[in-house]
Amino acid sequence: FKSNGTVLQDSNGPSKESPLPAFIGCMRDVFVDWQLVVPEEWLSDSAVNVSPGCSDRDRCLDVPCQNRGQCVNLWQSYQCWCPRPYEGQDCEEEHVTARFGNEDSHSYAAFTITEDLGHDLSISLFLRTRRPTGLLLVLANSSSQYLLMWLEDGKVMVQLNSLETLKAESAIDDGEVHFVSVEVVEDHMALYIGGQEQGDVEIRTVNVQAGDTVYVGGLMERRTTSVFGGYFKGCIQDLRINDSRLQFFGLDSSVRSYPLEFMENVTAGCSGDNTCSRNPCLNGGMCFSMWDDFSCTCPPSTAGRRCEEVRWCELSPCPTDSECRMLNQGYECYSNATFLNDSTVLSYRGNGPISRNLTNLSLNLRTRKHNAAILHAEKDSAFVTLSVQDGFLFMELQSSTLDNSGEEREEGVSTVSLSSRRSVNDGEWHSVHVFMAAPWAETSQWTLEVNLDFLKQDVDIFLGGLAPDAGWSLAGCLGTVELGGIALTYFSSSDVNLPRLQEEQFIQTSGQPPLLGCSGAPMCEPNPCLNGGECQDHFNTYNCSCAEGWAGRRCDFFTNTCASSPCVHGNCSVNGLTYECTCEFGYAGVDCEEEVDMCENHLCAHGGTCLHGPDRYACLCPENYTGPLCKNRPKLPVSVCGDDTRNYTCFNGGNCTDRELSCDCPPGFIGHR
Ligand SMILES: *[C@@H]1O[C@H](CO)[C@@H](O)[C@H](O)[C@H]1NC(C)=O
Ligand SMILES: *[C@@H]1O[C@H](CO)[C@@H](O)[C@H](O)[C@H]1NC(C)=O
Ligand SMILES: *[C@@H]1O[C@H](CO)[C@@H](O)[C@H](O)[C@H]1NC(C)=O
Ligand SMILES: *[C@@H]1O[C@H](CO)[C@@H](O)[C@H](O)[C@H]1NC(C)=O
Ligand SMILES: *[C@@H]1O[C@H](CO)[C@@H](O)[C@H](O)[C@H]1NC(C)=O
Ligand SMILES: *[C@@H]1O[C@H](CO)[C@@H](O)[C@H](O)[C@H]1NC(C)=O
Ligand SMILES: *[C@@H]1O[C@H](CO)[C@@H](O)[C@H](O)[C@H]1NC(C)=O
Ligand SMILES: *[C@@H]1O[C@H](CO)[C@@H](O)[C@H](O)[C@H]1NC(C)=O
Ligand SMILES: *[C@@H]1O[C@H](CO)[C@@H](O)[C@H](O)[C@H]1NC(C)=O
Ligand SMILES: *[C@@H]1O[C@H](CO)[C@@H](O)[C@H](O)[C@H]1NC(C)=O
Ligand SMILES: *[C@@H]1O[C@H](CO)[C@@H](O)[C@H](O)[C@H]1NC(C)=O
Ligand SMILES: CC(=O)N[C@H]1CO[C@H](CO)[C@@H](O)[C@@H]1O
Repeated sequence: FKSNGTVLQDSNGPSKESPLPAFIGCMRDVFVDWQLVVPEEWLSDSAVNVSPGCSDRDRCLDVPCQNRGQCVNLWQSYQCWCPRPYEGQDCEEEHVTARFGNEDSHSYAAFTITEDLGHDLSISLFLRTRRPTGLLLVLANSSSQYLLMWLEDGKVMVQLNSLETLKAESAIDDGEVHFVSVEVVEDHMALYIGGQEQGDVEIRTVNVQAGDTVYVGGLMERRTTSVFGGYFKGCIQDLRINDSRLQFFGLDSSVRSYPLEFMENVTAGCSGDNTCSRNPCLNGGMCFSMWDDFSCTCPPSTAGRRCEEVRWCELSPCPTDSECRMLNQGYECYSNATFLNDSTVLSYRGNGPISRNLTNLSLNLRTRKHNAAILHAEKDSAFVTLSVQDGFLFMELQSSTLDNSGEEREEGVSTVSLSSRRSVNDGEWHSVHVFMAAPWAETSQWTLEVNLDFLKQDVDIFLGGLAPDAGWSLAGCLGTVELGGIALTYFSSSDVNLPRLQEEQFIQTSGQPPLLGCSGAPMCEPNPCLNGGECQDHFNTYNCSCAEGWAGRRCDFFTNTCASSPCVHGNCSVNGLTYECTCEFGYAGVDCEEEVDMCENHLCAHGGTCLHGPDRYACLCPENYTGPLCKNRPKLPVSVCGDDTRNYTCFNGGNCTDRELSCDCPPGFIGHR
């Protein structure tokens, strides 16, 4: 408004050059030079966007901002602060997502920077991918590619000037959308994923100038691109360098943006590949499409991301009583086998494509033999023998050596042997593992080729003996022998229900099909125990439980001479190798077998008469004698006389006479008493 004809201020608000925005609000009682400026007066002619009153309705109450936009009340209007990737007055617009590498095509785009940014810049974008590698973005001028962003192991990497490098801590190749930003300020560069700092590095300066190019998703040259993990596959949305948009589609000229120079195989939107169209699920698995990925619902007995693993053992390919084990490829059937004698020596040969190094041997063994060969093979000067010698496990290996000490590599022969510390022929199971390391190679100039590689091909490997009918045969049991982890199986291909898939095999070439399981020879048929002894089979040996009185390994040694109760009428007691009887009364003889006349030599005294009783005799005593043998006289009365102080006793019917203190003795007795 005017005073003295001077325009104080542009009626539209602040001048165009002024950085201050126009005043928004209400004023009243405005005095100029103590004079009230009457609003009506200037409202009428020169006022723009000014109205009487003070209406302050909060426009944000209408919730005009979409997509989580933050509303700022400006009284007369409102402003939306839009979260990325939304833009527009009401945040209603979303940046169009750019899809790279659709159906594995090679895609890339390039933009030109149109202003000098100098030493500081920020790059930010939304990223979605499932591929762990790929080139994301390159800033280049005519002489160098000075800033590179790519994915490695699913993690974002940034490199400046081919020197300072940052790697994100967490991987983002999970098919989710991630917000990635790089800040270069002064002499530092920092990398953020979802607002979380991933690292910070000190840098030399960078200079972003107008005319520099931004490549997105890859470079035109395939080779340079492949150095950084190849073309990017995934989606990029709302890419910005500082505040300038790098728009692939739906170019919006109302926002600051850098022009798109070219674009190849980039499509709008972010639909994933039709991953199921290539039938990725094997073995009848059902495919479900996910964004740029698939998942397989596997039929029973299969597993793995693509149902590529068959759980072979669930398909019961092995004969009953054998154990199925999964291998890297396929399965194998494990079993114990019984070796009886020379006729059960088996021979095996490698099937040709055995490529692994054979450096170990393992088996389970059960035997009672003192001397027997378990495994034997020989070829030219090389041989290996695993045996039981005097009850101890013994291994002998002879193979060629190379002398590396001189100029010439001379071939020689070296023999290694080793023996177990304890005996193994106790009829129990023993686990045997033989490992062959080659420590010689490191510690000496001699290289001993101590290994079993000569067994791979064209050599017979004998199990259970040195060779058929060569003696030293094993009597006992062996579990499935493994040579370098490859089983020497007891089952031919016709014994198993499914084909074997493993390339490396040892195949039985001769020998009868072995006796499966582990059973000893029949030790108790016929019963080796004598004299009623009971036989117990203890695997190729037996124990006899002897009847009483018998001992010895086969109960052939008699120990209890009383065991047969030889004393007919008497008690028996062992006496050395024979016995003695204590006869009951009335019996006699060595075995108390004779009945004797009881009254013969009877002991009735004083003419007592012997009377025969049921088990003893009795004496009929004559008068005046008693007792079993009539040795006693009958007790005759005793008489006592006198008083308390003087007693006198007469025995055998004698009468004492009080006055004289003497006895009148009956006939046959004399003496004072
Ligand atoms: C686009 O993708 C296809 C399929 O991968 C490819 O053959 C073609 O070369 C790509 N175009 C360009 C310009 O790289
Ligand atoms: C670009 O962004 C950086 C980091 O946010 C900032 O320091 C710099 O001032 C910006 N440059 C321009 C030209 O806006
Ligand atoms: C290219 O960029 C690098 C790094 O910012 C800078 O050192 C170099 O001078 C630039 N070259 C040209 C020709 O602009
Ligand atoms: C071999 O015998 C041992 C001992 O009886 C047993 O534990 C093992 O399961 C048997 N192995 C097979 C494959 O039957
Ligand atoms: C080996 O044992 C089997 C089974 O017990 C028997 O039939 C065969 O006669 C034996 N052979 C020899 C050579 O002892
Ligand atoms: C087998 O051993 C030789 C050396 O003796 C080694 O060079 C080679 O890599 C080994 N092969 C395998 C499959 O381990
Ligand atoms: C035996 O050798 C094979 C092949 O070299 C290896 O895969 C396996 O792990 C070895 N077994 C043991 C018990 O060391
Ligand atoms: C066989 O009997 C002997 C003597 O009674 C005993 O020492 C041995 O342990 C028994 N053997 C077995 C295998 O039971
Ligand atoms: C025989 O032994 C029994 C029991 O020990 C004993 O009672 C009896 O008197 C003995 N007989 C003879 C004749 O020794
Ligand atoms: C004499 O005999 C009577 C009856 O037997 C007895 O009580 C008394 O103590 C005896 N006197 C002496 C001195 O033994
Ligand atoms: C002892 O006295 C009794 C009874 O008085 C008499 O019968 C008996 O004959 C007398 N004995 C002697 C030896 O005198
Ligand atoms: C047979 C015999 O000697 N009998 C005598 C038993 O004792 C009485 C009394 O002392 C004698 O009178 C018997 O003569």
